Amino acid sequence: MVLEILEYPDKRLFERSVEVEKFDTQLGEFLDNMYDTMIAKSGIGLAAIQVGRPIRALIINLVNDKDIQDKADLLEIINPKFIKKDGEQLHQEGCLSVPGYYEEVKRAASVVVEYQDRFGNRQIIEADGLLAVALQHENDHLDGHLFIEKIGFNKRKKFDKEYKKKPKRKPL
Ligand code: QAP
Ligand code: CO
Repeated sequence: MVLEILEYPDKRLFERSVEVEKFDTQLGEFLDNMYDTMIAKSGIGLAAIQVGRPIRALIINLVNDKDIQDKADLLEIINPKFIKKDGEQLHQEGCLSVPGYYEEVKRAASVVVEYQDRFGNRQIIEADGLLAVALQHENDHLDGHLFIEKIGFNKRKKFDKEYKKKPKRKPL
């Protein structure tokens, strides 16, 4: 089922999400709906709060070396904890909650993240490059942060000015 995506400046996007405690079939169904929504909107990552549920859950599905977004590569990350961050990288980012806007953001170059899967089992992932960017971008959503808070002051002013001009779309 495809869910509706909250868009900036919805205030719910700025609230901290709570830890997941129950790893039941309902959580699994919700994660499946997040996946359907991310694919329907041509995304590569999505946090639960972006579809209005303030829980610490995110999904990431990057394309592989054959340029295919393979569901076998889907990461479902619950209650992530960053245990290591190293270096710096600049990468162009976008966000389904800020449609049509892209800008360079400075992030850690490599990360190590401990998390739980949909069954509550503890997992660990080490990432660099685009996956490290995606993990940091999606984790920021869990803490109520958007990538536009990490762009420079002048770019942010320009964003605020231009984004206000955008006509608000109503879901059909
Ligand atoms: C987060 O972003 C991310 O503006 C996921 O019109 C960002 O999936 C991960 C999207 C940077 C890694 C690097 C954005 C789709 C999708 C738009 C997305 C749009 C349509 C963004
Ligand atoms: Co985002």
